[in-house]
Amino acid sequence: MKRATVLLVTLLTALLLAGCGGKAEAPPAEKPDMGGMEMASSGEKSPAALPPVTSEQGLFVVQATSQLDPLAINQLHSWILHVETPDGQPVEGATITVDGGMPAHNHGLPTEPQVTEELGGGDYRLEGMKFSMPGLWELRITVTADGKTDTAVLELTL
Ligand SMILES: [Cu+2]
Repeated sequence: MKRATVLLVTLLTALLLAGCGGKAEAPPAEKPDMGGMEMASSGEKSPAALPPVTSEQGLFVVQATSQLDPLAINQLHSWILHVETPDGQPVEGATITVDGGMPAHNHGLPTEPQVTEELGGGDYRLEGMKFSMPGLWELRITVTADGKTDTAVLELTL
């Protein structure tokens, strides 16, 4: 009986240790995500918050954040656009138009997105965004403020 008990305890201990080992190995599971982020520039899906882009003439810096996260095809959704000057001053009272498409396929956006609301602090709500297929998309965001117009070209991959 005693031997059997010792054996049982040994077995249980081994099981517990194995359990702990399993838990200890759980955190490295995040490694593939980090790898994915590193490969973001080589065709991986873009994050919902795109990196800031300076407009072609250097007048504005535009940062676009999808309210649909993660990005997905065939879903109507809105974005928040943040516009500031290169020295970090929010651009308010701007008129913004957006078009875009897939450069590799020579087609435009399936919808006509509109800026519907200025939220303050250089933020604007862009409604009616939709992507109809996976691949590389280009967004051309044209900003007019204080009589000056410039276009920022953003790229994203779905
Ligand atoms: Cu296409």
